[in-house]
Amino acid sequence: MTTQLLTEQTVGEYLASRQDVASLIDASTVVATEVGDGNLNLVFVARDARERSLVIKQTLPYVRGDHSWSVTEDSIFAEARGLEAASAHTDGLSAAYYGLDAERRLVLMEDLSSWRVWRGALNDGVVSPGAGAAIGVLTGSLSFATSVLGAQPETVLPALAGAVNPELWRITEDLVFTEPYFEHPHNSWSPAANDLVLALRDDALRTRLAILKFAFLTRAESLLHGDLHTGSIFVPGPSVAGSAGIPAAKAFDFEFGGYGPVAFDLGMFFGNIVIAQVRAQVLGRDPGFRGWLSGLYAETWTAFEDRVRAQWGSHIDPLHTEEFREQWLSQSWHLAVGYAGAEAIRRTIGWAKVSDLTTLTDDQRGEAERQTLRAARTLIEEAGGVAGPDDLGGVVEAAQS
Ligand code: SR1
Ligand code: MG
Repeated sequence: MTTQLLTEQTVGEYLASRQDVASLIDASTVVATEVGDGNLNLVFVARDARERSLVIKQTLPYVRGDHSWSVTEDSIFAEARGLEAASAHTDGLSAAYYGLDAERRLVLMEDLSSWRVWRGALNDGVVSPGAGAAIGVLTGSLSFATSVLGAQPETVLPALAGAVNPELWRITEDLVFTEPYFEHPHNSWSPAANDLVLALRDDALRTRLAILKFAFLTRAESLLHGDLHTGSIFVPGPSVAGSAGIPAAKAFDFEFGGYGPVAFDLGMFFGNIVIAQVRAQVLGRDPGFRGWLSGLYAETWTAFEDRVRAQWGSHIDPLHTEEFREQWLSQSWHLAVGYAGAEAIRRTIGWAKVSDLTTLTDDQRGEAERQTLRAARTLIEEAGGVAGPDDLGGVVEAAQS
């Protein structure tokens, strides 16, 4: 099915047909701008004459950067599911959800134009206080509320079954876990990193990836964001930073969501902090910024653990002892370390590269790729030995020497 795509000219007319958002925006005065830079969607910011705004996100039937690559338009249902759950359970740590139009394959949500995509802020060396902790609270809240930790299996299992989308999941399976470890047209890298990339085509390492991928496919623990990199997170921009009552971060772009191990979301996030740390080192950013970056693993993980423990009083299953909780947290930590390595490698050499690396000069980029690949490989191979968040930062620092 191919839905009728909106244009900047038709957004106003479309909104006029949506009585449910009439209190949020005056469709008759709307001006729309398409601002999407992701892979699967059009993103329109619609603003009325009174400066009230909202965002419409509509699924494309192909990948924006490669129109010959057809993709399911049903990713919009993952987007809606994730936004709705995050809006309900995370106390404002996502863009607010305004509704789904299943037929037109679009969702309506809060406009966060006055916020800043975290990746851009990190690239500029900006410290965002509390943003790591916000991601820990987000993942801790969402995982508890949508899993059998905090909800009855009669609720969780049908939701899980309804969220299964093999076509969407396959994109993550291939891009994150498989393609970087084989010769594949999606891969590219700097000549300076050649030896390290070719060394990834190794069966022992592939076995480690198989274990991570198997867990991703089989541990349907809780509803995931599914693509929780720093380009899927907003932090307060200059005009809203310091405003009372606003959270330190808000997640968006839930279109790759589904049920999987909570460690996957945490690992995706950590993998992008690894790359941010490498960029900061290569650019010689000031020690304060670099110290804050390497502390993000602990800030995030501690907030995640604290959130899980704080909710334990309302756990569902009498078998879920505190000892079980601690074992699950420990397993999740080590799994997250492996996912961090996999994410850092795919963002360095595979499809969907990141501006942290692509905006460097050739020489800087070659060095950054080498550092990232060394650190990431260690994280995958030695995930079981990375005891805690400080050790993760230490692996990245060791790869820089
Ligand atoms: C075809 S979409 C490729 C990638 O874009 C997003 O950033 C996700 O990470 C996905 O893997
Ligand atoms: Mg995205």
